[in-house]
Amino acid sequence: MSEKVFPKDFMWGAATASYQIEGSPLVDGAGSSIWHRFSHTPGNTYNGDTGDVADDHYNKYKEDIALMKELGLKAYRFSISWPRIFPYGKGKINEKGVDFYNRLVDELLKANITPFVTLYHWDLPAALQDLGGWTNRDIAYWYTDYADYMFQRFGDRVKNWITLNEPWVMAFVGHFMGEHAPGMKDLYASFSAVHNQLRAHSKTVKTFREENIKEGKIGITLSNTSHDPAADSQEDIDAARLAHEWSNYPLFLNPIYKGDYPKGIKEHVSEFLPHNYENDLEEIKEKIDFVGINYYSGDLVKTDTKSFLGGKTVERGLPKTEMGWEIYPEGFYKILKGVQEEYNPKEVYVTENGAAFDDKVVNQEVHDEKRIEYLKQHLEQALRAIQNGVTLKGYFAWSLLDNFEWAWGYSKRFGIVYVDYKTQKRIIKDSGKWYSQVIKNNSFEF
Ligand code: LGS
Repeated sequence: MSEKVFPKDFMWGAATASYQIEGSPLVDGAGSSIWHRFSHTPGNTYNGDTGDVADDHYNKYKEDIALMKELGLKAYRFSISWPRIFPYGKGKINEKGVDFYNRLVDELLKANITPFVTLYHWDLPAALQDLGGWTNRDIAYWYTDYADYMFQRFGDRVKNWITLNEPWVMAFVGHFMGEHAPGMKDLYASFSAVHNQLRAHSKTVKTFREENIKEGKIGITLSNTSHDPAADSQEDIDAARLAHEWSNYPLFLNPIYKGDYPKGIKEHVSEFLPHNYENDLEEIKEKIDFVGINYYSGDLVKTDTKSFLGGKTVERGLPKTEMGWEIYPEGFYKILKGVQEEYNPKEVYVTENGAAFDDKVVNQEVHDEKRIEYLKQHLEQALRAIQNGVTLKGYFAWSLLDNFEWAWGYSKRFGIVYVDYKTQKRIIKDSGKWYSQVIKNNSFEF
């Protein structure tokens, strides 16, 4: 056992997303989102679950901020629901939607908690989907107008901004696998969603600079799975590298930092990239202030010529979470170290890390030892990354609260705080109590 001590001023936080926790999706003039439509369409989510009530955070935000304060969080990452602000995605503004986030931000600041705002965590206004959503090139303008309005309304108090959450998941799970909204299965649409998200992102970063927000910083949050070769053969190494370039930070950071898609993508799947995509690359190469890394799991890759991108997953017998995802803390280190080596971002934040387990309430307590173990193992790797030159400035646990886990509905719990969906009662899990000590001491024993 030794004490794992984090740098002074390390930003300890927890994260959530609007559609997953807020509930009340259509109240006070809000417009419908693609997740509202998707979850209300039979067959799309576990048990037909929807975000209609979720954690009722829309009404309980004060209580939830009191919980954050009790936990000692220094920062809170949440997302703004675009259709609460622009019910039709553009044009008419819904002042009551702005009011909600004004109240939320003010309450956070009163509690001394730094807000990190994600502008887009998958709940696209449904009206924009009717115009083609992320496959329509105009979305870069619709999104930038929305984002700019948010900078104008909240920029006096919110200094840390994240343009997009996990654009890979939006593009491929939503447009190719059909498991997320908008539920499409079209690989060409996926790549156009990738490209248009990059265009929307960079136009927004440019606008952010023009707004000149005092001490403002802006970045993007990317999903990552550690893809490692099954054998030391060139074929497996290539397959793992390609999986990495496609589904991890390179797909987005290569254009942002180096002005082009990764080599492997261009070599193997260029036919899917939108026509004349090259013309946009100059504009996409726009400097950002930090990279947000989400990490949960690893994946051992073997060559497989029959599959898309030539790789398949092989079992390696590691323990798994309730999602069936491998627990592979070493991969967390590899991703953090990799992003620094490949793109050298000024700052890195872990914007999500956490795990689902089968939590049980016993006498008003939740003894989630497995989650504590998961967090310890991953924080140990985060510290190792810092000690090896990664400019990691903060860590956000996913999630503050149990919530609507997309296609899995309410069947999977990621919170460090338990939510009883019948009564909306919150119980701080043992992992929450443990995390709160980590924050207080800026260290933990392991
Ligand atoms: O709730 C979501 C969490 C849960 O796990 C959150 O809204 C998303 O931003 C994020 O995608 N989340 C998440 N991702 C883990 C994906 C791991 C996939 C590993 C597959 C291995 C076979």
